[in-house]
Amino acid sequence: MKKIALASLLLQSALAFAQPAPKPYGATPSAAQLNWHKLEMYCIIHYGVDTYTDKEWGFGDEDPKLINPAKFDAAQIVQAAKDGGFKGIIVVAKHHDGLCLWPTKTTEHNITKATWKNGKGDMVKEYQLACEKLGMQLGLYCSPWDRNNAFYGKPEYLNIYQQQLRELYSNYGKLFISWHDGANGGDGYYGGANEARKIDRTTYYDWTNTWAITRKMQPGATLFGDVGPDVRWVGNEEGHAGETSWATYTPKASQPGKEPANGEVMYELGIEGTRGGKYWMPAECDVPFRPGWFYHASQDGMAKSPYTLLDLYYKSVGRGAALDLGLSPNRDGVIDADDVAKLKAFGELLKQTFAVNLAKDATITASNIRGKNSKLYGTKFLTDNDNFSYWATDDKVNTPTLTLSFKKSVSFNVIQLRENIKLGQRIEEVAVDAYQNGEWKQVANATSIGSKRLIRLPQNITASQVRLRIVKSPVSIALSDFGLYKEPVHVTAPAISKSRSGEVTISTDAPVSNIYYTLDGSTPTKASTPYSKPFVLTDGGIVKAIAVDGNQTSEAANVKFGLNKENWKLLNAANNEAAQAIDENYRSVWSTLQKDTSAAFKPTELAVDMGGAPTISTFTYLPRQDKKTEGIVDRYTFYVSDNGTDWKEAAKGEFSNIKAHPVEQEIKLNAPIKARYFKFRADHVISGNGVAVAEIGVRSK
Ligand code: FUL
Repeated sequence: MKKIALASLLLQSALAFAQPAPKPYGATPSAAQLNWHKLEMYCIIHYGVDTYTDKEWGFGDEDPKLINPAKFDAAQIVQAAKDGGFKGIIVVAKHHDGLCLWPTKTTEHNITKATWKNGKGDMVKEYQLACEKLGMQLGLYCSPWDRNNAFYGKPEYLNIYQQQLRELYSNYGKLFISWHDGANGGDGYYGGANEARKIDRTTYYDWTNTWAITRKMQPGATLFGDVGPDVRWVGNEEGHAGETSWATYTPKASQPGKEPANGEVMYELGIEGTRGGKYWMPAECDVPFRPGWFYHASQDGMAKSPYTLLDLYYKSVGRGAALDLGLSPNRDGVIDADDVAKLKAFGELLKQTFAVNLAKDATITASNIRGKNSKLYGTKFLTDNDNFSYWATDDKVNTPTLTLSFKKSVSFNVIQLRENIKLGQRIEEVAVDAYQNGEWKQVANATSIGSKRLIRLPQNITASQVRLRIVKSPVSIALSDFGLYKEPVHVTAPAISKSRSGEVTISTDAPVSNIYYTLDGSTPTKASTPYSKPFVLTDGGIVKAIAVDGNQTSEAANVKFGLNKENWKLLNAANNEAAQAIDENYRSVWSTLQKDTSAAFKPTELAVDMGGAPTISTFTYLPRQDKKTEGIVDRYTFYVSDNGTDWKEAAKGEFSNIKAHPVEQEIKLNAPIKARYFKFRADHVISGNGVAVAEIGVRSK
């Protein structure tokens, strides 16, 4: 027996010798990156003083005593992520407000000054223990920008920041990622100075030596940032990579003559990466579960639906990137029940969708197998669930074909392809054909494959044979996976829209038997009001709707509307185009941007006569939605008036994080107030010499 085993071993190694593995192509992943790829999805947790002040970026002057969660439970938070199918969490240990959630020695501004546990607690520790208990990996975020620290902007701060990283790297076990934010410099408290502090983003943090600390103390961790160096920011906070997204990347500086650095890159390149780029630097797609990164009671019930998350999964993980979903523990220190339920439903949906790989039932033939050695490089490796065992072709064979034949036709709507990325990202383009009614028909094509490529077809395909054609590749093929899956049948949530005259329409793409809706914020059921025709919603509010067909019920669509704008008139607008800011059309933009680049920005106002005198409690601002940043307002003042002449300030502040995350901003007024007129003043813009406003609105509740 032993002899036979030895002989076959010798034979196998002789064959392997005769037919060595393909040479790696281009940049390849490190061990830390391979671990990161395996995770696919993780959650970033934002909790801190902002949770209590209702802000997205704290100024740095907040009292740590605000931190007093009655039920803080790291295990509840980590479990919620786990139930959603996420494999790790990143704890925001310090956000831009500077409050450290662990007992650091570097600053007084930390958890020991909190009300929580009489200052004896360590939140980061509790997360670490919960992760260990639940088998989840841990990552940490420590904001370089610190609006509290008196030394920020001065040379002394670098040492403080690096020391904070050292503490985090030495006391909380093995980390899978160290997350470095690019938003830095600007105004803040800075130990009471209350001023703006500018830094040179390319040099201030001495990234080369700062990263060296991570490498030394946490060799298993990846480094995330705008320029990686291990994982790149995708360039948006919407949770998706490009349809084409290469794992390789060569970052470029945004200003000529500068070195690319965090906060100093051409972000727009992150979405696709660089074919043949210098580094293996796949994308991370971060997106908050709710509209904001931190908890805001006004966003209760607004977490993304399971199908929205599934869509983002296809557009991130399915494009070789990772999905980093932002969870926001509430003021009690736990994840809200509605958010928990949605995460769970998403986890179930993923499991159901990917439970059965239909390709396992097929006989798979390849037009070429490396060295004709199917034992080492055959097609059986395509369905064995091992990302690194693979089907390979001979060195000169770059455009082979795989054919899957089924005894009985199969129906699918998802195609999965994976390369053995230890050998680099090789394939450039593929096409998939289905054999239907006696002929081959192309049903899909895709570019960048890499660690995982999911193609979601718009309809189910039923076929007896399926063919994969590698259309373009500079080198031979090393494909580790081929999968065919079918999503469970479901009814899609309806779309809800409102016209300028306040008419609400609820519709579905395909006919359904019924639509039901509510106006009181509750989740609609089959007992709610049936929808038959558009209705008028004068004072705005929340509309929720479900579609029902047979025994299938959709997810609930959920939209919050402001006061009706039908009778609104501009008072003293800078130009007539200002009407575009109150036309209920987010695509039309009121712009005062001028071609003359020497012109400087001046505060710009929009005053509106609302006709009646409603009580208003919040105002909303939707920045331009066309991915450009010129004219996006980041500081405002909001006034109200009874006569259009005497104005009273009702709110003033900054729209934090609006550059990276240009979603609708809802700002609470100092107090609800009855008024006939309002005035929105843009005090500052991110860039450009004028404003670009998609929509301004007001809400009464
Ligand atoms: C951004 C920050 O400015 C946001 O507040 C948030 O923390 C997000 C994950 O990263 O750059």
